Amino acid sequence: MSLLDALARTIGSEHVLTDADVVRGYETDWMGRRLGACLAVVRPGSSDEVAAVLRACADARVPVVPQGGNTGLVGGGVPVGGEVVLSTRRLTGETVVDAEDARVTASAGTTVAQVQAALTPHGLELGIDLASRDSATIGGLVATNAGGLRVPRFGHVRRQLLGLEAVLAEGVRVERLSGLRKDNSGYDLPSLLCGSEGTLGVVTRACLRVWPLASQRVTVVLGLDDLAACVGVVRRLRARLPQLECVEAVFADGVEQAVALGARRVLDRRAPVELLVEAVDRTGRGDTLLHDVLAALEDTAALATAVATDASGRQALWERRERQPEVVVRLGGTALKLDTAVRLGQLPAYELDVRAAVAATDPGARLVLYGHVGDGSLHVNVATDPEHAADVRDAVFDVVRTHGGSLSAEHGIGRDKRQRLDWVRTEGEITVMAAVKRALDPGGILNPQVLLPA
Ligand code: S2G
Ligand code: ZN
Repeated sequence: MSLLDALARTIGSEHVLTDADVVRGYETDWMGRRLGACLAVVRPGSSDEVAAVLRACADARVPVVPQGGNTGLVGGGVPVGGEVVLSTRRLTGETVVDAEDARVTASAGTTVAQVQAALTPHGLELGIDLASRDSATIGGLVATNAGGLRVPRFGHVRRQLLGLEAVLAEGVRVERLSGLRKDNSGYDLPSLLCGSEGTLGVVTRACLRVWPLASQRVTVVLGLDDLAACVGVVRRLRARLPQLECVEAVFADGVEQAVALGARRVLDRRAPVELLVEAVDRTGRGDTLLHDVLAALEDTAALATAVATDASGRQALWERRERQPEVVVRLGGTALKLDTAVRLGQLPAYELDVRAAVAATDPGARLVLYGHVGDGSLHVNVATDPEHAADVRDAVFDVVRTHGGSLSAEHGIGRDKRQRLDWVRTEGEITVMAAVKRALDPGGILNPQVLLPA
């Protein structure tokens, strides 16, 4: 019996997709890149079916590419040729909200927005929010250890993960969904699988911490002279404002590009950098939040400031930041999205080194810098051309390496950065990662060309 027949017998032929037009969407990533054709797309409806699919593929020695919402940006969720794409979108079992223990358990194929909708009636909220919330799935969030906009307060997904259920390469199921706050019984398998980018197992359910809904939000945009001034504000806010949740920077050229796309200006004068700060009260006693934010920002050398507490006012403050991901794509040519991080204090020197390295490598490149400076991370997006793209990427990664930074603040390594992993991880670390990979996926069928160097 062929693999496709075995898969059809396992999950139903209607969930084994081979039509070229149908599978093309699964083969094409968020950036519109298509790296190759898959053998088929399969859509199991339960963790038992996931296990059966993996056993069949392991027996047939056919690689598997697990895929959630397909919002990845590093080529980790799409095929390159001949794989079975295992879509988790049908894994949409019950979302269980446990208000007393402040946790939610959801199936892998449930989107971030759907989980949030289940939490809101309980007065609860996820500590993760990101632009792709309507498409990104819980399974993908865990598999990539996603970051997003609220990392300064709540951290990455891994810091909010209380447990998970996953199926490993040969159909072995791992389940730690007790959601216990304290459980020191052996290796922490959820933490190991979180961020493994589909190379160690397929996440089928996850249990995440949740937080009280915001009762008051205060958003401020500061016009500042440079990134050093932004770092000064971040330091001050970290020390004085425990309700701080978001700190995002957009540089002047990115502001102008966003305004050209329709975003509103909010400052009465242009500034080299706009720093957006958002503080959130979740106690219900937020009547002093505006005062606390303004007190924490007093005598900040801002060139201009805009403040909002109402939803529409805050939306206007966010618009220039929210449009940044599309700016580099609209500049045309080859769009590089390099998602980097360095220690907070190194950001100003890092920015100058990145600008110099890109200009030296491709004088015609357009650089769009923005992002989560509250976490020391900057999105280094570059519009370049095909012949310069690899050199520009390596020039930026070399600056990251020089600053002891990370090639992936939040998007993962995927295919795009696997051959540069040893620029930022030691030989010993990579040796141990490879040993774990061999132990959990001895047949090497799970995303074989992702994360680990060839
Ligand atoms: C952000 C979104 C992905 C992108 O805006 O924070 O992580 O397109 C990014 O860069
Ligand atoms: Zn980001």
